[in-house]
Amino acid sequence: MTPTITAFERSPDGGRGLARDLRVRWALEEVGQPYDVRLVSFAAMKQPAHLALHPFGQIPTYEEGDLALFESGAIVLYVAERHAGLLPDDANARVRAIAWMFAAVNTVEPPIMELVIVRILEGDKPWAAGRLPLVVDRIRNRLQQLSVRLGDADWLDGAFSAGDLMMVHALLRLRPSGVLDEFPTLAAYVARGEARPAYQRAFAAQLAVASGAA
Ligand SMILES: N[C@@H](CCC(=O)N[C@@H](CS)C(=O)NCC(=O)O)C(=O)O
Repeated sequence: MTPTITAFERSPDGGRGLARDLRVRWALEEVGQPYDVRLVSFAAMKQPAHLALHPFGQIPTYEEGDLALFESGAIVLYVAERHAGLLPDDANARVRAIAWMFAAVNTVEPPIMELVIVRILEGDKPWAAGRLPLVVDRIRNRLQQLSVRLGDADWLDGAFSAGDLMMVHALLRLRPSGVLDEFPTLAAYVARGEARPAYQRAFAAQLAVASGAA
């Protein structure tokens, strides 16, 4: 059965691939699972029909038969568990890859999202200028730790996994700030992720929506 995911009808990032449907598209492309996309407006995301799928009125969602899922990490994990290619066979290595998925959304992504909040949503507030360097320092701290762990490896724990997929996408949001480039090993790690054919296909698909070609 072909799953259906939701994505922004008009992504605020204009097609830079930062919206979280990109992770789901990427995972589906990595495992070779075709999918349909239902585009939703901001208004529709807050309506009962979408809230029944996603209690917080956001994208992405994933529907397959009578299964409806929300949370990009949960969706990617579901895809990774159902198909070969995104999680190792070895039980310990598998749970370590899952731990990296949690690290991406729970440890690395939160300070990155704080930067978005302080720059964009709170940019005009009196505390924004004072808070900005604190937030950037927290990000630098995390990236330093992550880059030490990555070392000169290509991926976080052996072969490319769903953990890398989630981590690369979380880090991508940092690129415009210049902070990612302060950590050349992480910048190269993200570039390796973006170079994967599955990423390229996922990126092109969401860009086609933004540019009106889809
Ligand atoms: N933790 C959620 C976050 C979902 C999320 O923040 N989605 C954004 C797009 S990337 C969204 O729908 N924003 C619109 C809104 O919150 O109204 C996930 O990983 O799926």
